[in-house]
Amino acid sequence: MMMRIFLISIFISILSTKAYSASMNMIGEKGDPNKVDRIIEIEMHDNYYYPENIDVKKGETIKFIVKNLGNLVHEYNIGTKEMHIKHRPEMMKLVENEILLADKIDRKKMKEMSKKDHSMGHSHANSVLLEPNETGEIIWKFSKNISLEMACNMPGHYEVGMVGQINLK
Ligand SMILES: [Cu+2]
Repeated sequence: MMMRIFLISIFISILSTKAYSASMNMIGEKGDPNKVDRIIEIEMHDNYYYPENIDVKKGETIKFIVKNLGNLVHEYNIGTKEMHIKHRPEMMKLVENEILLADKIDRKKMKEMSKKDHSMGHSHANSVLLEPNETGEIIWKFSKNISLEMACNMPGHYEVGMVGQINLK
C-alpha cells in the first residue's frame, strides 16, 4: 500500500514538473503577494523604459508597478534574451490577428482566440501587456542566478531600444 502511494506521488510530481515551463523555471518564479520585499515602479514610454536598468538581489521578491505613459501598446516582460526572441513571433501573431493594435488591445478577441490557440492568451506571470494610460503589476521572485532583460516584444519596439537590464547582485 505504501509503495503504491509512493509510486503515485512520483507520477504526479513528474506530471506537474512537465506542466511547468522549463524556461520559466530558469528565471525564477511567480512571487507571493504576501512576501514582497520591495516595490519598483516602471514607466513605459514610446519606446523605452524608465528606469532603464535595475538591480535586484538573488532571492528578492519584487512587486513591479508598471505604468504605460506612452501613446502605444507596450509590454513589460521579464526573461532571458532567448525567451524574448522566442516570444516575438507570438506577439506578431497577435498583431496579425488584429488583437494587438498600435494603441489598443482587443482583450475580448484575445480571450476568444486563446480558447483555440493557447499562445494567443498572453497570460504569463512574468509579463504584462498594457494600453496607453493603463497600469499593471507583476510580482516576481528572483530565485535564480541569471541575468535577465525586461523587454517589450511589440513588433519593432525591442529593436529600437525598448529593453533594459535586470542585474542580479
Ligand atoms: Cu513597446
